[in-house]
Amino acid sequence: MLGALSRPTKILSTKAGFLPLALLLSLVLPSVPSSASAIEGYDPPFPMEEYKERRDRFMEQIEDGTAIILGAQPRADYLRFRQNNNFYYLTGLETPNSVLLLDGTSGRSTLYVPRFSERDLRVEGPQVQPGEDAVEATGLDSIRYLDDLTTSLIASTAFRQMGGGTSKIYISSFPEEIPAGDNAFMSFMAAQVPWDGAMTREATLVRWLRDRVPLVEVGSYDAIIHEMRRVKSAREIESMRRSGKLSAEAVMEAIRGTRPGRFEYEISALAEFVMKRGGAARLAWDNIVASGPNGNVWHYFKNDRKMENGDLVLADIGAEFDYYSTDITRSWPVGGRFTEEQKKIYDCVLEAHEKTIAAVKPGVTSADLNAIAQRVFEEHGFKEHAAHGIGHLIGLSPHDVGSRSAEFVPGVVFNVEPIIDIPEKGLHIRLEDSVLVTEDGHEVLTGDAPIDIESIYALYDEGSRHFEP
Ligand SMILES: [Mn+2]
Repeated sequence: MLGALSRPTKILSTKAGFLPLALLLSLVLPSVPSSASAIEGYDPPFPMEEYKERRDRFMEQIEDGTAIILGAQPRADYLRFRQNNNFYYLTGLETPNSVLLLDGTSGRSTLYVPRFSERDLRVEGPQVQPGEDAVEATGLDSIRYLDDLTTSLIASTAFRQMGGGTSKIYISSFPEEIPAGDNAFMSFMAAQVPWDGAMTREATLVRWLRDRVPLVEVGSYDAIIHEMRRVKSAREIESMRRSGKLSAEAVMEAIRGTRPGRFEYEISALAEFVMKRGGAARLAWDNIVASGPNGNVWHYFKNDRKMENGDLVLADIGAEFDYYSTDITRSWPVGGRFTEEQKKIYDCVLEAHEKTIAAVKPGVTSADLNAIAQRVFEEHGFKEHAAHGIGHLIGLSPHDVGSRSAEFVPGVVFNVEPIIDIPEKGLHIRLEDSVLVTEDGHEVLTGDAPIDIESIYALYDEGSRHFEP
């Protein structure tokens, strides 16, 4: 009951805090005719200077090469379009089927967009098309139609070779920018069905180009952009902070809403409501709400089990905000109080979680963190039931790109997730938070959600106003 009253009040007071500033700005700033950043179909979360700076930094590193960044294709399933992360990182542009050409020699960025019919634009909404307005708003050097791309590619390779220069093309070798471990898993799965291994669009492009310019040199830009994406800018951090607050609020409501006899999907729906009501564009992945033995299925998505007294339940969820994710997990008892055995495991995972996060600062590696967690598991006698890894990078992708072994620097966001998993007893406890590395330590972006047992019990006892008492 108390929680039901306190939440809306909190939201109102936050808004009230912003209102006077917005009002003030609207009074002080002269009404500028909507120019620079306002064109239909282009609505990036950050000012265009941010993207321009990224492209410049990227082009410095490809030297005299040319990078081809393929944007995502339109979706056939009527789910909301989501741009390819690398493409979005460099442009902030959501127009489907676009291609970005970055010429390291001239330092010029050229965007290629499909032609849209009047009908397309009416049905699908406005899209960026060639024109002075679009060039000015996006900060790109040139915007052309996609059917010009072929000649541009030939020009930037064959003609350059004729002139005695090199013609190196950079593409992505992990087009879905899947981190190494996951990619290995997916390759392994694909290898079991050899006729199903369609070439990636990038590989098809390389083959096409080699047929026309046999001596073209091809390299991968992945290492360059992965390192850039590993270290977040102030604006990216602000978006992740907002994501973190939503993810934390959602998990708190999930705890409040839990009672024996309710279904996992009810808890998932509650968490989704909180995240989307707060402005999340998407769930960063389908919510994982796993009770009882489902906890042992680490990526459990069915969410259709009725929760029983005596079960543990976990919610592993994340809100996507401005394309950025955070990732939080809390584990709690369905009946509101841990058994002695469950509490013993929880205390151990919590200690590993706290000691690991306490160690996050510049210069540390994920291996250092893992060693800390493993020591805790060992001291508590859970060594053989503990997960071997301690976490992952996070950002535009929930399992984000970037070196897993590199030392942390300010701006890296690492997800700490110690786990104890005992399938033979149907026990699984996972505690997870998104942690930003700062100049002098760290900031827990999802830290609004409490983690100590007394606070979990208190949240549970509040109940959710979205259910009958
Ligand atoms: Mn995670």
